[in-house]
Amino acid sequence: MAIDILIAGRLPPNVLPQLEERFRLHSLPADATGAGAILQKVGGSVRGLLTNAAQGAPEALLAALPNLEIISSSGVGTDALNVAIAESRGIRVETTPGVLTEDVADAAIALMLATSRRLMQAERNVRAGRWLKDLPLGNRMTGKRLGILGLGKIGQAVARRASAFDMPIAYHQRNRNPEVSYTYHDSLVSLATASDFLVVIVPGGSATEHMVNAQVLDALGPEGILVNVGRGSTVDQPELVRALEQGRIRAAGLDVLADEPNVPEALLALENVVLTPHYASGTIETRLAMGQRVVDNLLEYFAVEL
Ligand code: A2R
Repeated sequence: MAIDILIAGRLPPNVLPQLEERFRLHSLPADATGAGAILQKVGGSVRGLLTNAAQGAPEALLAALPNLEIISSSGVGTDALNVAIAESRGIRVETTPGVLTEDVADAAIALMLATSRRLMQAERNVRAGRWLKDLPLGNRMTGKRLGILGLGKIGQAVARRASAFDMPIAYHQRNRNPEVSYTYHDSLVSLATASDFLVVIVPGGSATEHMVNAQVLDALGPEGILVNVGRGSTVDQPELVRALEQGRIRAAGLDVLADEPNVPEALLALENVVLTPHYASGTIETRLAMGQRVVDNLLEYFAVEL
């Protein structure tokens, strides 16, 4: 019997042809009326949900899929997947860990360089025909102190790259990692105090919400640079805007925001901010690998029936 799979949101390009061969696919329209109609029609027969970390698995959607067995999500974050509800219903949740590690780490380094060396501001100058006019000097990155909030797979990949820039490396997370020699701080304020760059790469969700608050930003200080490639929810965004406006920190490189895709006007107005659209894993290589993992997770789960 055909296995019904619901596809919510955009997926990597290699996914569809592979799935069409084995499953009966249904797309969830973006508009509420269209979505309601599809769910009314096939909600009861859907056994697999294909989604991504941004689109997630909203509670109302899960409620409309009473026979759901597996959520296969593209991305690492589970903060939008309602894991507690899924677990209580015995729904398996699969993501794509590991495949995006190197690209996200590359993006963190790119944001560190872009902010400290004022690369985007310099580029805007050239395009506006202003060359060096009113362009302040940047700051060196090599040799500066790097603090990493979340020394997981991606955090360690950032640390490996930063070592090549002769940066002393320290980190904060809930547990000290006995396998690394980097300096551990048991408080984030202490880490921020000891850092010139603070890279944020912890999961989102309530446990990390607004961890980077005014106190942490002030500990980072007027020469400090914040880079966030984790989740926007981890940073208290209004406090960050104030700290940037008041020069309480030097700059910020942000791939993620609190309420994507909405960008506060105040951030857009600041020269000392580099913004990218949740794009840190956005390479062809990684997106294809994420797509393959999403497919494989479904194929493995339904293997005996296929
Ligand atoms: O706290 P620990 O010792 O479990 O370390 C984890 C750390 N972490 C936290 N640190 C401080 N406070 C928390 N409440 C907290 N929760 C987790 O984040 C661990 O070292 C790190 C996560 O590492 P991985 O699980 O290896 O994740 P990966 O692949 O590095 O990706 C991190 C995040 C994803 O969850 C997405 O939100 C984003 O990057 O793409």
